[in-house]
Amino acid sequence: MKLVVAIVQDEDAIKLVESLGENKFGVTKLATTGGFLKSGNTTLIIGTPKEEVDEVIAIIEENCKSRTKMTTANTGTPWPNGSYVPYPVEVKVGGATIFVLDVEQFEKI
Ligand code: 2BA
Repeated sequence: MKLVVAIVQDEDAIKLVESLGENKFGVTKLATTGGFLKSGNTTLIIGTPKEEVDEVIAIIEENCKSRTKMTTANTGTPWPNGSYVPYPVEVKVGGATIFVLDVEQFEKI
């Protein structure tokens, strides 16, 4: 048994959850926040037999695309009054960040 933890963009999450459900995968959806952009993303946890992990990853790949998002950074040197000027920075956010973990024990009670 494995636990697939997939961090995806909110825009892709609904379609992905539907698609996983249609393929009979159990999934839990968590509302999360990316540490860098500090904006919402979605984390899905999917418990699945080891042999089906590749299928889960293929479904994630089909439903998630990478996008460019804008964020702001501050100029390295402060203005004479001590303030920093924010300027827009383009960041490419991946289709999904996926971790596959071993499950020591699985019970449904
Ligand atoms: P965020 O932390 O909001 O990061 C969004 C995107 O910003 C990242 O896309 C990456 O392209 C960029 N980024 C992140 N940290 C950066 C830094 N220190 N300097 C410059 N650019 C940076 P992804 O790599 O596709 O990650 C998408 C989301 O997946 C992340 O949102 C975070 O929530 C999660 N994530 C990524 N790597 C992770 C990891 N090793 N552990 C846990 N969560 C991770």
